[in-house]
Amino acid sequence: MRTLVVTPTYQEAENIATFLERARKAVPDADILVVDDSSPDGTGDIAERVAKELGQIDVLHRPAKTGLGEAYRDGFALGLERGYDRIVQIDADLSHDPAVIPALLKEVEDGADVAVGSRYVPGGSVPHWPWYRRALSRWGNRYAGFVLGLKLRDATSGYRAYRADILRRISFQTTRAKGYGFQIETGYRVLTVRGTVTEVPIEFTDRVRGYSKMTWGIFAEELLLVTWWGIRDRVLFRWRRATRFQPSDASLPST
Ligand SMILES: Nc1nc2c(ncn2[C@@H]2O[C@H](COP(=O)(O)OP(=O)(O)OP(=O)(O)O)[C@@H](O)[C@H]2O)c(=O)[nH]1
Ligand SMILES: [Mg+2]
Repeated sequence: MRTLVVTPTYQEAENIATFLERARKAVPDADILVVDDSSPDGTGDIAERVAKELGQIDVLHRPAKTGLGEAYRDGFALGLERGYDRIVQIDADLSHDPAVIPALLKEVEDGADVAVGSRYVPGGSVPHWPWYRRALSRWGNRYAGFVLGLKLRDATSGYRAYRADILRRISFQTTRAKGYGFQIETGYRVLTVRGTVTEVPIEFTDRVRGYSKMTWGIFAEELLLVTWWGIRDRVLFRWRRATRFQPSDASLPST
C-alpha cells in the first residue's frame, strides 16, 4: 500500500524541518507532500532544502494563501492522481505527533475508511490549551454533532488517515469550506455515504513555535456552514421528500 502524507503550511519556517524529520522517522516508506501557500517566511524554500536531504518529499507551491481547505483539496487531488492508496493529513506545527501516523494507518489497513486522531475519546487530551480555546473546540464539536447528527467525537481534528477510495466516493474536490470546516465537511460526507470512521486517541500539543492561523472568520465560516448543511439536509430535504409525492400531485403516473 502506497502512502502519501500531506501537510499544509503557512509561515511554519520554525517548524517545517523538525516536522519533516519526525515524519520521515515515523513512516520511512511514505512519501510526503508539503502544500505551501508562498509563505513570506520562506517555509517553502526550507521544505525544498530538507526534501533534497531526506528524499521522497515534494513541495507544492501555491501562489497565495487561500486557506487550509483549498490547500488540502489541491494536495489530495495530487495524491489521487499519483495513485496513492492511503492519504494522511497532518498539521506541520508539531501539534500532531507524527509518531501516531502508523497507528492511524493500521486502522485503515484493518478496514476503516478514515482514522481520525481524536482529542475527545478516552485517552485523548489537549493538555496546554487555555480555557477559551478548549471551550471553542469542544462546543464547536458538540454543535456540529448536534446539528448534523455526526457520530464523531472530534469532527474538527486535522489529523487523519484516509483510504484513497473514500476520498473519491465523497467527491472531496467539491467540498467548499476554506478553514476548519473542511474537516467537518469531509467527515460528514464520509458518514453520509456510510463510510467507516474510527477515532484513535491523541495528545494534541499546543504549538511552541510560530503563530496560529485560526481566526474568528474561520470559526464563523465553520458555524455558518454547519448550520446551512443542517438546514439543507435535516429540514429542507425531509420537507421536500415529505411533500414531493403527495397523492394529489397530478403529475404522478396513475398506476
Ligand atoms: N497551505 C496553507 N496552510 C495553512 C493555511 N492556514 C493554516 N495552514 C497550516 O495548517 C496547519 C494548521 O494551522 P494552525 O495555524 O496551526 O491552526 P490550528 O492548528 O487550527 O490552530 P492552533 O491550534 O492555534 O495551532 C498548519 O500546518 C498551518 O501552517 C493556509 O491558508 N494555507
Ligand atoms: Mg495548530
